[in-house]
Amino acid sequence: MRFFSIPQNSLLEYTHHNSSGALFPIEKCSNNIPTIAFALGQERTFACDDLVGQSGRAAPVREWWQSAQFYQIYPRSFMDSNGDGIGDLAGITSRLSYLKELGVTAVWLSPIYTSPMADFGYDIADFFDIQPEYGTLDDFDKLVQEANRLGLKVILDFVPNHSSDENDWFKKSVRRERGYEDYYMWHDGYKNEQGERVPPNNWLQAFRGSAWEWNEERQQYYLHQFAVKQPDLNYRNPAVVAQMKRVLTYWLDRGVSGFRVDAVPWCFEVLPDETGRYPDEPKSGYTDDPDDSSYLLHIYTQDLPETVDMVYQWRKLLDDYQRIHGGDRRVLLTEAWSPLDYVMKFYGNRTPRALKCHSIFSL
Ligand SMILES: [Ca+2]
Ligand SMILES: [Ca+2]
Repeated sequence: MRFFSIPQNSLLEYTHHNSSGALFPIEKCSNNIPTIAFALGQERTFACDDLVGQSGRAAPVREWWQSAQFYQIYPRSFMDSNGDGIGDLAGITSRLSYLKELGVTAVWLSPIYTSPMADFGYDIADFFDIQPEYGTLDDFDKLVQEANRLGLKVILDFVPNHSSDENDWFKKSVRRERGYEDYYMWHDGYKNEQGERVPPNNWLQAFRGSAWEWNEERQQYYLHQFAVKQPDLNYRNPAVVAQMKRVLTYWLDRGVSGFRVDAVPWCFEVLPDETGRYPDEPKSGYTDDPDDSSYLLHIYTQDLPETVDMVYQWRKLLDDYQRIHGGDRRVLLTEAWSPLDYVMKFYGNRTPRALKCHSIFSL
């Protein structure tokens, strides 16, 4: 995928190559405010003020990301440097000059972190290390060094909603180790009239079936809004919030220029009631298949206001980092399959808390 993000005085242009190479058209605004056109055949256009400056007026000087060409790399298939048939970081490094020649400004790497690869690397076992078949931290540092030499920026995928169940955090949480007891969303579940154990409620995962999985060792259910091997981190726990900020800072320290944030709308779930019960989600009426995610309206598990606040905090972290360490603005690109009124909150508005996320996309 490539996209261009080219705001002019009153215009943001957004194009996208899908898997067949089709380039989606650029939407132009008609009312003097920046406009985004989304891709994948579900072109959606909406107005967005304050993308480039204060008071709803365009800033006179463009920042780098406003005229950048981003190039996504899926490390596994991009370039193999050692002949084992698997793409790797050294392979990417060897092709950076080619990307530079193409006119690319920044490369966005799909997840490179240690992972059992249950979900193409979006199940992270160690947020602070590299998947061995892709290389080492030293290889990563060399990649950033070479990118810098060429004037290219490196963007990483940031996957905040969940980890792998093979992450040490999860293993410690299963064992109720001190400090990790509430790192994930645990619940006893209930007994039905037949005395059988049943999940806490009707929530469904994004793939198929219940979002709750029984853990024999801990004797509780854990929530996984995605696959069974992707337990949701508990964002109600300040230690988790702090830990994920450490992840961002760690990679900023290694020289990345920002993050593409995965699956943002799922970060927070609604709070349980005073008895500890999480509410059932209502039926959508879209399908009769009770295991299909679209069977329910996800009013308690997606698009919560707390999630927007979390993204605001990450944006602030990146801005603070730039203030302290200098350099160009670090970008935050968020993935959100959400209603437009919710998506707009990520961009911010003319309020002091305007977020100014640099781009939102659904792929
Ligand atoms: Ca290789
Ligand atoms: Ca979540």
